[in-house]
Amino acid sequence: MSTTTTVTVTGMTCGHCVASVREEVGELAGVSSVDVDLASGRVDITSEAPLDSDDIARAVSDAGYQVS
Ligand SMILES: [Cu+2]
Repeated sequence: MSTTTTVTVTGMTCGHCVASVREEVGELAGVSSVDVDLASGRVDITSEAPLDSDDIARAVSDAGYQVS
């Protein structure tokens, strides 16, 4: 049973930004997929278990962006 967590990320401007967010968030334990919509900043994260929002925020921050 997987769960999807949606967050909005600000500061992404191009495909490189998208790739950075996808990579960092994808490294969180249990994450199986990360879908990023550049235009809206919407990030859908699929994982085996519910994710801690602080962990997501930290991963996004590590990539150089912010969860709004
Ligand atoms: Cu970019």
